[in-house]
Amino acid sequence: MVGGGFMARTHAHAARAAGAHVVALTSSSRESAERAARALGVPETAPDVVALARQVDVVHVCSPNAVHAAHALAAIEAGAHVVCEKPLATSAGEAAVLVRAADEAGVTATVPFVYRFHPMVREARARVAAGAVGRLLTVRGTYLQDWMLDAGADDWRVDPEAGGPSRAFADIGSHLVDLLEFVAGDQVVRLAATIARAHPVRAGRPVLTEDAAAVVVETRGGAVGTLLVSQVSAGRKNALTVELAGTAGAVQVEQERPDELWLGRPEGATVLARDPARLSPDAARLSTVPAGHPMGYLDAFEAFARDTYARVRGEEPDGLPRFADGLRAARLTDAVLRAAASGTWVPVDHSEG
Ligand code: SOE
Repeated sequence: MVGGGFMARTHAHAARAAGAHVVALTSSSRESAERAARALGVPETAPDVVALARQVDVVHVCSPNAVHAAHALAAIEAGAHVVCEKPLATSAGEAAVLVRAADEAGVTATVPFVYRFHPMVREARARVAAGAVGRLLTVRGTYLQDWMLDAGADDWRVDPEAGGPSRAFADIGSHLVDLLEFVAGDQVVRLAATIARAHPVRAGRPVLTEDAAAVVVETRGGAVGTLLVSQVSAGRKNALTVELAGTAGAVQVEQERPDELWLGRPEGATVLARDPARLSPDAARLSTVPAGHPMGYLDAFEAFARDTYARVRGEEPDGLPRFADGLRAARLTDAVLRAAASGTWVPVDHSEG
């Protein structure tokens, strides 16, 4: 593990649940590494990422955003497989360097877009692929939280030096577009955007990054839609919703109701309950808890870790978010900032690597 915060704790839990031994941890200082190692029950600390990478099979990068790219690259160059938190990098250029480095080294390199691992998300994706929505007409995505609503709320992400030039979109908009494109099997090709800051100053320092972003999108397949991302929406804790509507019907997934799938039809909507016996194969594979027993975030994280390690062993699990998907999210974040700054439509870069 690189890092000792909430995400390192979540990764350590998921890694263990997926059968790994968490053997060593490094952090920004020796003291914080030792503290985190004790708290997470990790037996050893390492002085830096290179030393860490030499003693393990897989490095999980859970450090602040601005150092993700440097840490992931150091781990790859030392020969390790890498799981790197999102945003993979704070610029699309750096993310592209990582994709190339991982390819050249032949290592498994994944990004925890974990909401892909809710079984009902896989069910939605399978149904969309099988034609349940027909030709996609509209997409609607929202990702709303409220933990940055108070002017006193502060976090390292507010500082662009640690968090990068985008805050809300890089942090959670990246999940939103990944989930939307994953379920739709379609890609955003151009967008227009506007961003907002709730407070000009937080904890005595000027705020330069966005609390909210509103984005209008067009997809390659010809659908149009909107994305609303906010970390200042009172009462919303982790409200990630994606709705896809087409000529034959609609689907909606809601991450706070992960055991359900909303299906829209002109004659009325139905809500499908997660029941492994009635799901498509990929959804049933991830549905590791019996029907009626709620699954959630930690189950999705564990499934992500399990599939990452399966790929390390040479398998090819379907739907595993790789560094190329992290690059995709970085390009979309980049496009949102450029569109907001210019007030114009911006194409999303689709070039290879
Ligand atoms: C905070 O916004 C956060 O923890 C994100 O950083 C995670 O990626 C998201 O899964 C939940 O919210």
